[in-house]
Amino acid sequence: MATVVGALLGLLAAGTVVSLVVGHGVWHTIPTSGLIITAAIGTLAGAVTTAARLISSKTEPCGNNSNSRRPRNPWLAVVTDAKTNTTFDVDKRRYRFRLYAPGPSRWWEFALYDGKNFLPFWQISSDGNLLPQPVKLTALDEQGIAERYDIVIDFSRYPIGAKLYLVNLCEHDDGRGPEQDLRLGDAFAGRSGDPCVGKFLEFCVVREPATEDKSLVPDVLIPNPTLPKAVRERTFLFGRGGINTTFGAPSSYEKASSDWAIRTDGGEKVSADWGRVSAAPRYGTCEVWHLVNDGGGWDHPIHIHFEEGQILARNGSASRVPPWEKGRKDVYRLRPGGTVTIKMQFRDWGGMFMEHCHNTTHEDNAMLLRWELDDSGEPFLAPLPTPVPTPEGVTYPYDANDILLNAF
Ligand SMILES: [Cu+2]
Repeated sequence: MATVVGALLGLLAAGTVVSLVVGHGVWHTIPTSGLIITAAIGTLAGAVTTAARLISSKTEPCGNNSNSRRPRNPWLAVVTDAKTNTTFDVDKRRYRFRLYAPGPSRWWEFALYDGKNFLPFWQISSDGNLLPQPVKLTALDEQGIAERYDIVIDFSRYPIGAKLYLVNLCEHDDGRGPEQDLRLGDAFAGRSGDPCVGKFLEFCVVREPATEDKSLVPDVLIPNPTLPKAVRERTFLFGRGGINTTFGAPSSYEKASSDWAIRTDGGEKVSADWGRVSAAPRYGTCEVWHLVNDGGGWDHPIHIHFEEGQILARNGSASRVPPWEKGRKDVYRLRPGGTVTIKMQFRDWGGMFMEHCHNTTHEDNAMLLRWELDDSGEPFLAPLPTPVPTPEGVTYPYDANDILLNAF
């Protein structure tokens, strides 16, 4: 957490507007634009001994880019510490970096390169947790909005004077999603109409470490917990065009229909109302949720608040789940036309939670729902009254009719 908070401070210092939602064990940030990279020197098993910060942000289009394809080149540059083509001096030792894609509508794919060869590193975490095992890679998977990847680069492999580069391979034409992932040589040379493709951060290996590097990347990190048998399955479909069944309610989306919507268990495809309870699992139980992309060529990184899941299958197949998605996660890229099946246990934190697309323009155009955990055996308000902020203060309207019939 310390490194993420550090990144936020750095980002604020750089003048970027940041809003915060406190998540489970991580700080969940939604800056107006940017890619945050934090770097920490330390061991996986021990305390962080030194921290450095890199803030990489870029200019993105403002406003509603949720619907139409936008003109080419909406992104201007990748900036690290308020500079382009930033250089970061490193010791000959291992470093751990956290890569976080805050959005609002941009995917990334990072590779490590020296101008001639792909270079190896380890991915050790995804979202809020260490993976069961580290995964040795030379390029990461595409990284969707709000996903967090931690990587370890071992600079002791390279001589003093060596230069290494982080390169983005993922090309966008617009906010719809990745257009393509370029070959490394083309991306490195900047052969793309997207100026955010290419090398954006140069590491220079400049010295021996002041103290011996005793850090490790263990073969086993944190095994996943064994979850109990699921008591229920639910299906959430993410797609275009919602009807608004609560138009005019203070907690409702402000239009009679919406560009984006979620359908729960075969019901109506409705736009957001954070006063509506769409799912209410029983406290302590385990459920299987199917997150389904309704198509149209869009990708949707779905964020489920406050509870972590294990991916059981992609498109119905366990073998399609790559090693770097086998840890506990809270953001799930559906991929165009894809389905992600997850299993979650509802352990704690009774109350109201959100589930939404983290392409923030989709979220802001009604691709969001509320789920509820309020059956712990203790006295509970069921459901919790919906807080509705106004300039005069917060009110708590309650309408029992705003609970979907199959929520409980
Ligand atoms: Cu989306």
